[in-house]
Amino acid sequence: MKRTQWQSKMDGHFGRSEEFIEHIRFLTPPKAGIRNDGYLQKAGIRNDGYLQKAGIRNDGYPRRGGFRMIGSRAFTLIELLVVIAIIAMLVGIMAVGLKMATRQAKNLRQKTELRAMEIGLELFAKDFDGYPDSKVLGPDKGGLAVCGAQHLAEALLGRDDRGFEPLTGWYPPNDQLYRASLDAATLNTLYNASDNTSLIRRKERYVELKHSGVYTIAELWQSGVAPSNIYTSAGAVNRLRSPVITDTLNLNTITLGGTTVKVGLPVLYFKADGTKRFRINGDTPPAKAINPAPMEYRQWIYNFDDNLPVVNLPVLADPTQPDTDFTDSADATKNLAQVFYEKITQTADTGRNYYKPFNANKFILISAGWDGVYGTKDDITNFDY
Ligand SMILES: [Ca+2]
Repeated sequence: MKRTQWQSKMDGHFGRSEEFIEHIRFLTPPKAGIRNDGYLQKAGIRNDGYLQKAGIRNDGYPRRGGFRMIGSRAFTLIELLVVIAIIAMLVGIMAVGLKMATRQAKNLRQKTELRAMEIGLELFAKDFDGYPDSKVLGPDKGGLAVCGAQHLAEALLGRDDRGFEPLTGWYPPNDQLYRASLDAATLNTLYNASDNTSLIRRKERYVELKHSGVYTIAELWQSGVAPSNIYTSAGAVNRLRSPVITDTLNLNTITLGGTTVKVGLPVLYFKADGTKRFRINGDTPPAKAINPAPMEYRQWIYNFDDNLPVVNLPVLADPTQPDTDFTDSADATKNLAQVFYEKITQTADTGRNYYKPFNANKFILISAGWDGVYGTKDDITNFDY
């Protein structure tokens, strides 16, 4: 082979050029991984020259089972915990908001139901020249009390919850079915479901309640509680119903005919007596009455006694619990009547010593609210909106 002049020169430095080339090949032997352009392709180097990590495809997206790396590092445990804590907090805030919204919606439903009762009472007043009475009937004549809450249901719905009802002012001891020995001729024709003649006075309800329950006292307070002076429609007199309208919160559970039913507490009804005084104790000078006695408050527009038989009933949810209706947890010296009159009095008028109750020429309705206790802040009423 003819050697070139250049090869001849190189021979002078490294020996024969063929030997030099062999020497270079020895130092960098050809491997799999030599790219077409002659550059070295090393494991972990992508074709575009960036680092190829385990789990990362050449296009940068994560392989199945792997994670795409953001920047050059992953989240730390602390960062993940912070994110989880923030999410948990947001969920908590949303849950509280939802609970409040649910509660407000249920309060509104109860108020709507009270409004329906108000309209029903106005219709009743038109037909009977006045609102139904709310005063307790019974004990003073030797019978069991029928009180304001029962008068309300009787007037608006009838004793059968179908509207059929004779004149309001029903008085159990004078009912022939309650005391069969009484001379029928001397009595009003009172309600008897089997006697159509007793249905002549009214043939439908004054109100169509959508959410309120209608039960007798015996149906509500059935767990071994025997009220001493309220007409319960239990036992021998169970044909003569004297129901009450309950609130729509339905926070209590009873068993009726083997079925578990959620029920509310009776809605209290007080009729204003326009012939009587505001809540004052003496006219000159007018003074706030402290712990009024019955003989005192019976002279006022609203009579606390009107629903006392219901107020005195044990706690429906748990009869072993102390009954705290119309008690002031912050001031144990106040009697029940005092708390009641403070609740129904327009406090804006106290500066004028003018203790005028709400709805002084109509009536008031009180439902016990979320705590199941009458006379507390959460009560839902037809006044003090
Ligand atoms: Ca309450």
